[in-house]
Amino acid sequence: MEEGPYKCVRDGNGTVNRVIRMGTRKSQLARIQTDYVAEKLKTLYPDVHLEIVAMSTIGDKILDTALSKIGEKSLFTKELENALERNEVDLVVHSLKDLPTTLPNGFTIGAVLQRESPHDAVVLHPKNSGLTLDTLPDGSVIGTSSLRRAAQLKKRFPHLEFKDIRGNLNTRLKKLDEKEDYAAIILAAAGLKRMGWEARVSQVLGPEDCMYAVGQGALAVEVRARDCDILEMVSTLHHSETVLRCIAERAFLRRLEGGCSVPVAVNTEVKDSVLSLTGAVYSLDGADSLKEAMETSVDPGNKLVAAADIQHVGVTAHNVPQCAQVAAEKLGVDLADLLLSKGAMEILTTARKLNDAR
Ligand code: DPM
Repeated sequence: MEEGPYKCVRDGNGTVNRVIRMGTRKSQLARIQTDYVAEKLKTLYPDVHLEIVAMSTIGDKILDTALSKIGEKSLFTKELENALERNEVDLVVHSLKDLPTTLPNGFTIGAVLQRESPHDAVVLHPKNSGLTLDTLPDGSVIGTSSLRRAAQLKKRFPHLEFKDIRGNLNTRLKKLDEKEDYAAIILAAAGLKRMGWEARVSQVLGPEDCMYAVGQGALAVEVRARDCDILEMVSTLHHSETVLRCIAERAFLRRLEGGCSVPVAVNTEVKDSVLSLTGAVYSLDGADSLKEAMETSVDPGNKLVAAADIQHVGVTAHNVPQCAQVAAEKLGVDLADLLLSKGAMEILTTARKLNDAR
């Protein structure tokens, strides 16, 4: 029996309950993230029945190639979107940073949850316990496949060497601990925390060492754009401040035509209704870079108006002031334009070419 967008089931007492199917990747982190959102939804909507559907994606299958080399932008998201499209699932939980800044037609980000720490963290090989990136011996090998991390850290810590490391978090930790290939690896603090591995974090990198990726640390719920019921349901999960920061970050990245395969980094903050965005682009070795900062008012009283019902860099958030969303998006675009006027495209084009030739 089908009623509206929901599959319905009778619970034996004649009550019709909704079944919401949540799509997820099979990795442990993806499962933890999906379970976390499921718990939130259960608390808010006790009558809703949630089912979790796990699938493996191209990104999970290709474990030996650097992410930045595969070239498929929607690596982790395509199969899940296909399932959404076919109505096999009703929503999908992602790490926002894995979602392209332009979503395929028909999809939208219906919720952006409160951000965890967006920063990157150092996980040391146990034999290096007590050391930092500064004090690791000359020539120590650091594992990361992120061009963004490598570019910033090469410049900042020239005594270190950087090598690709791939696989899900479990695989990477294993590669670090069970061999002597890496002195340390760099991972997002948020993922480590969700996995319960906070104790392995020896150093959290502040913006002076390594700015973070667009959307890092925030969870996003992707839904069918036309599915008003589900959109309304998940919209209660939105965290306004995170929404505004991430709209600015995503608008910045989109304007630069950057994906997960270019060295682009950001830092955002909201304080007293002022949203500030620092953004940077880097050459692969970090020697060339451009970094600028701008801010805007996101006070709901400001006078920027926008049509309702509009997506901002893929995000639908009716319950966050539109004028603030417009201001946040404009901030990202303006900052990107400033960097472009100073030569950002040359830096990124060269980085892309060199990375493709690696
Ligand atoms: C993207 C990047 C990485 C992931 C590139 C970047 C890291 C790749 C690597 C776009 N997606 O950050 O510059 O280290 O080789 C990813 C992780 C999380 C989401 C893991 C991580 C968890 C944190 C979060 C992979 N995607 O970055 O350590 O929810 O933000």
